[in-house]
Amino acid sequence: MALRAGLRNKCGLSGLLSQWFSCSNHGRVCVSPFLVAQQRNNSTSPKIKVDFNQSTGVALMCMQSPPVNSLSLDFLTEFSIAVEKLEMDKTCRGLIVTSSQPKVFSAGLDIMEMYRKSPEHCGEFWKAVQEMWLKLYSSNMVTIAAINGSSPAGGCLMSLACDYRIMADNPRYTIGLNETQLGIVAPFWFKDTMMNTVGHRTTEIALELGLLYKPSDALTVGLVDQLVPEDQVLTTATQTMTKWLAIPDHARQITKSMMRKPTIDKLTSNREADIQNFVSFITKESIQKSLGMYLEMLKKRKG
Ligand code: CO8
Repeated sequence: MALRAGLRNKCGLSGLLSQWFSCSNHGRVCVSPFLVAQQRNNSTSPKIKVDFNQSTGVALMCMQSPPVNSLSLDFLTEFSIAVEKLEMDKTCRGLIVTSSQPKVFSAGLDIMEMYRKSPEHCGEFWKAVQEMWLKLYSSNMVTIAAINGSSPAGGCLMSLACDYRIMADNPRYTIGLNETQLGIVAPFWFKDTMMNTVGHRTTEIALELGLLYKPSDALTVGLVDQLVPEDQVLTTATQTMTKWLAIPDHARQITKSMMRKPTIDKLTSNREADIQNFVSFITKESIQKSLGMYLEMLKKRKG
């Protein structure tokens, strides 16, 4: 019982996770809290925990990769497999994505996967980033990002790929595509995903300046849809999910596809070229230096 309470607190989800855990006799992908706690202590512990509540048809995906849920190759692979498994189960109609890390939803792409790595590794990594976005952006499920912490760059992309974003109203958190601050350029499909959400002009300013928005500013520009007190992020996501699931699936899915297909097609028809672009860009010495300086800055800021 104490363990279960501990896990709840880890997610900051005040009581709600108990409902998810209570599904363990019915759901396909439910994981015992004991198992999760054990696995967290070894290096092969899952970076994603999925609890599927068969009675509601909603899966809760909790990112649990300390310290900041950075999107490493392993993380991305696990993420995409998890989404695909849920997608294939037609009884799963909704997916809520959240974080078990305090203060952070996701720190975005794992910079170490792009720093001083071989072109082959960078290519494989980028393919996994594309896959994560494609799976989420094109999902037939209703997808809600329960953003309970900062969400820069790839973390913001992940949130933008969902249907609806609910963020904790804590001015210490930020969200945005801050790539230019690292000396790198947000790829066209990052840009398109943001533009589809907040419009051309806001995206232009945000991307050029690499803006990270406080929650209230993110709400103003439409980068997130709703702000709630931190301890209500998941309950609000669950309530919102119920509203979305009241709409007939086929009508909602066709509408979603109509809105998103052109953006998805643009990447799927240019996937290999996009990988080549990324590899040749990221392996440039000047870009590697920028990444190295940014990593140093992160460490110094910590000190
Ligand atoms: N990748 C790898 N390591 C990271 C990352 C990251 N993205 N973010 C943080 N870390 C590390 C830190 O270096 C630190 O390591 P250590 O403990 O060894 O010193 C550890 O995680 C904890 O970090 P903090 O102490 O900074 O944790 P805080 O809780 O204080 O802050 C933040 C959390 C706000 C998330 C903060 O860590 C942060 O701002 N991180 C950087 C976020 C960022 O800028 N991400 C951009 C990644 S690039 C991307 O996603 C898109 C790239 C597109 C490429 C296109 C090219 C063509």
